Amino acid sequence: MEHNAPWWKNALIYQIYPRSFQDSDGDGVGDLNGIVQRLDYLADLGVDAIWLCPVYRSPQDDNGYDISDYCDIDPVFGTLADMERLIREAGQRGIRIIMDLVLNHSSDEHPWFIEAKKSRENPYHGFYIWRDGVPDAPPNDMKACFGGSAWTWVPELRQYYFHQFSVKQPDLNWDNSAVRQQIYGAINFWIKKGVGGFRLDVIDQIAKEPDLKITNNGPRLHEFIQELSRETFQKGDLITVGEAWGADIDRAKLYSKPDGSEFSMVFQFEHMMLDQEPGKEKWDFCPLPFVKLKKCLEKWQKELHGCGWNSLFWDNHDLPRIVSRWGNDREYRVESAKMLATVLHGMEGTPYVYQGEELGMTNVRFDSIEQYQDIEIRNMYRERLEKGYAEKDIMESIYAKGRDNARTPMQWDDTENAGFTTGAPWLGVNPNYTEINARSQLQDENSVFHYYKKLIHLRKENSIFVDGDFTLLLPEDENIFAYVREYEGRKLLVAANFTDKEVECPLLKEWGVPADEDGAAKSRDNGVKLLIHNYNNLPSQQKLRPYEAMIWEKAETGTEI
Ligand code: TEU
Repeated sequence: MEHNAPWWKNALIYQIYPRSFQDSDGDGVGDLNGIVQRLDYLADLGVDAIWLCPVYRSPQDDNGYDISDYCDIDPVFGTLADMERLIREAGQRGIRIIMDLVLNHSSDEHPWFIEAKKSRENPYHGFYIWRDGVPDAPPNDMKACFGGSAWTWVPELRQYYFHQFSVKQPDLNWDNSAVRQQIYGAINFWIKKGVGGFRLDVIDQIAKEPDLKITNNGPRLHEFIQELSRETFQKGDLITVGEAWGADIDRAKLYSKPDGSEFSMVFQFEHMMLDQEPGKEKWDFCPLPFVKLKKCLEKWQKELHGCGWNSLFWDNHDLPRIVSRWGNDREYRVESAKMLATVLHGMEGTPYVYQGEELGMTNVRFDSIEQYQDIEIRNMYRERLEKGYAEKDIMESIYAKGRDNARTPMQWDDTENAGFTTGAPWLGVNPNYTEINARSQLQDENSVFHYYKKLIHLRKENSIFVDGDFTLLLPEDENIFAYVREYEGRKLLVAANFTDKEVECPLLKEWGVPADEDGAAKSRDNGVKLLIHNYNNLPSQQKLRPYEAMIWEKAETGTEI
């Protein structure tokens, strides 16, 4: 890097879903020692930090997003000593560990909640949100994210407690300063252990006001976050990313203010919600409005430039696989996986790669609901059956949007269970592992893996990806996603075909891209240089082939390239 931007602006973050990454002890669930075994693979890819989904002690009702001890590791993943070893071993390879903090709610098996339920006078009672009442008449009609009412009746107390997620995830009461102090203690425990940062789960929901039916962006939200940051993160050179489904541009500017008073950056989801029917549930999907996608990304690129910082992602453990969603996971799987990576990594922000994305892993279609494990999927299936939806339609929704699409085990090789476990995997392996796996891609220089590796290195070598401003080209074009990044006389063109057809691309001629295979020499004459390309030869007649994507650099006239 030629300038003094914080390290994380130029970093590549790799997200690990520990249950599904690598099992080391044959119990069918991935674990910390399994991750250690794969650190060299991650170092080879160019990973600077790992975002580790929750590994704290937990009943695993929501796969660890229900924590019963914030300062211990769940036995299914290993021990505290294993965690220390992971931090150390990763550190030796220049990789930091980012932990996932679930601070909006705890598990109902957390000692705080067990105490809280004992009596209204118990000191921990006020750690949660209670309302008096009578059975079968919850305080209001708020719904929990995983189905049913957001209020659950506790007969012994004759009170309801509030939960935005499952009944086993009671919401913590952030208005209570004792709760906040306990949380800061836990975070500082991990900072002392040497973790490199934190991802903050549903952080925009901590300041809820259930009586006003406010879930995210509550009135005290930024006050809470600023105190949290002061008491914990600001003590070290940490990377922090807030998950905020409800963030608009103005909120995102607050979250990621360059003065570091809140977080380093934010996960916002506007671009990931575009194939959802407005006002409906995620299961009622609609085709991707491509022009809207471009304009949405453009808005975030422009508005945060110079005054905030975004994260760049297509995939995570809650989302279906991007190559199945907006690419083509059949005949153009390789091309479209590379194309999607190109347009994402060409933008301003810190890129995230979710495990298996670098292999172009796809969605899965299990035959029966019994093969699915996710609490959200299972609850939705039951609710929709009761409402009279056809089973076939429910399964189609799961195939398109279910979270288990992203949670099938990592595909390491073509041996049994894809090399993930020697036991019975907790969730089935995608049957396409014999074709899509890390071992075969490492040996193939045209693989999706090698393309990601190249792209990751390209970003690191060219600070224009961090600093350059962004101009969307051909904004109304229904097929092509193209933009320019520009910084101090340097210019990059990113051009991609989002379809499975060959399409005209006038930009190539404008940029002096040679229209034949003998292009290298001519490129030099025209002052352009090809930085990365997902096909092995140049396009003829200024057309982009199916899912073709490329990044060109153009220098000021007279500058040597
Ligand atoms: O997700 C936040 C969240 O709102 C999701 O439940 C989201 O609405 C859903 O996945 C969309 O289908 C975070 C975690 O990433 C998720 O895994 C947890 O289940 C959730 O919080 C509760 O902690």
